[in-house]
Amino acid sequence: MNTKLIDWPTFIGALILLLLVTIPLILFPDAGKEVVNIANEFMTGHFGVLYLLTGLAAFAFLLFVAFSKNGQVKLGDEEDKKEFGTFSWAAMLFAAGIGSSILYWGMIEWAYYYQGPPFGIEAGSKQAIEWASSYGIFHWGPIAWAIYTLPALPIAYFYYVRKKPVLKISEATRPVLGRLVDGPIGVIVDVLFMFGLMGGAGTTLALGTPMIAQGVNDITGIPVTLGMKAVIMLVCTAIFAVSAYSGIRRGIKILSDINLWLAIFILLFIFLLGPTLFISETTFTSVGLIMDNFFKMATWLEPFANLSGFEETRFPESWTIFYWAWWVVYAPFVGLFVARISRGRTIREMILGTMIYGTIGCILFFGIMGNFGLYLQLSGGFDVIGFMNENGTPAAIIAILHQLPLANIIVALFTVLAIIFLATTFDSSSYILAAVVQKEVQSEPLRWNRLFWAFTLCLLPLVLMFVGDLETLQTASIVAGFPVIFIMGLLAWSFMKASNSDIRESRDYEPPTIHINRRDILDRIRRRKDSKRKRSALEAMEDKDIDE
Ligand code: NM2
Repeated sequence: MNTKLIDWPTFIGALILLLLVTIPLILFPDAGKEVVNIANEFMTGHFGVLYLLTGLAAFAFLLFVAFSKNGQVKLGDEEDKKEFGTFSWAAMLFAAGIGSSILYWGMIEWAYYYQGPPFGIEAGSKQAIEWASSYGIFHWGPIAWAIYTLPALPIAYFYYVRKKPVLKISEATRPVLGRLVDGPIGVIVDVLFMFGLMGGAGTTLALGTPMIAQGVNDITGIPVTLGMKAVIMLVCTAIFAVSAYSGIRRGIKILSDINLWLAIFILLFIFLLGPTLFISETTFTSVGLIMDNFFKMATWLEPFANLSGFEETRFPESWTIFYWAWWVVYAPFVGLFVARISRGRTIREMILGTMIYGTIGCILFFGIMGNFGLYLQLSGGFDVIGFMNENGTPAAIIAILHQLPLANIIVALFTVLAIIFLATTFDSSSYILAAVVQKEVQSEPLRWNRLFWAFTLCLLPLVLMFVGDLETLQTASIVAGFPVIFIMGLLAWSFMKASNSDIRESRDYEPPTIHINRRDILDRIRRRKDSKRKRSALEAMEDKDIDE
């Protein structure tokens, strides 16, 4: 086992932080749950503005960069072609950044808004229905994708323009932090990033496992118990550990391809065999509603609720703030990945491509899956909400699928898709975690290191599931995301600093002018001719001497 390449301070720092948080939760589950809830309330209650501002600022910043001089810079050399065609580029970035949660929330998020709408609207009313089909798309829309793209800017810039491969997030903050990156501050930045990503993965696993368990129960009849969920977690871990172990070119790529085609198949199936017209019209209308209310949705925090006696909905805390935190914790990881696949594109193409294709992908999932459920509810075909309130969310998701033709096959495919979606997020997460704790990466991070992080990502949630419940873990992103917000600020600043100084330098650089003086040149030619003539005269004389 090669341990020389490991950056031990970062490796151990991340592990200690993780254990410091999880061991008390394991030893004192009830008190731990209480503390987590208090921490969440505190963060979302006091720093809601900060989370929402981060989203809006990332969005504005990226648009600014895309249309400024900095956006025209090409990632790579002048003659470099795009390394990946646009379709596979978009598919890969989607597979990396989106996991099984899109299946969970895409199917059912509307039902929560239907019952607990925003802006003080009455539950179940016509307006509540309109928001129900729109808010999910907003939470997975352009602001969310802007958060994802921001870290890709400095990373890609250093990678392709300054030709310094960046494997650590701390390295991408060097223009601002300077030599501090080489000391404890650099380690802290990387450890906080790793901790954030593990929090995000915790949220993903805590949502995905019960849904997959429900699917397995539906197919096999095995009752959903703690043990069964544990087996599912272990099987998923085994899949993504094998995938991470076999590396980017084989495991990760094969799973991503299967993922893409299976997702397209299921979406098409629901769209064509479900209420096609309702889905198209509702999705289209929702996009309009979001465009009309974009800034209202992006800034809504219900500040008057407690003072004026209006009932507090806690909608912003439970949804928008939670979501932005969740996207933030995954963002540096997605940035490393997006940067890696963007050679040959301009920064503008990378920004607009990620934001546009990412948003379109999410619109398709939410529009098709969510509006299918909404249609069942409104048409009276199936009382999704009644069923959900009685049997829980994962059961409601599977029950919605049962309303389709060939339901058993679709539920089976959906469950397989959820497993693969989970695996494709986790294999690349463990891959990146392994890369960050190495001093140097020779083509790929060490195998044992990749496996170590694959199991770490799963084992602690597994233990937490036994002692407490997965709900505590569902909100792990909120606390873990707080420090990452500041890292995001550093990353944006670093990019601007580096790229502006390069642009300034190239503007100030005047190519040295060569003054061509005709007389000098003529002189030089004459001198050369003279010396030639002298040389041949000398040679002629020498020849003569020899003859004589
Ligand atoms: N995001 C996109 O669980 C997952 O699907 C991973 C979740 C941040 C909401 C990403």
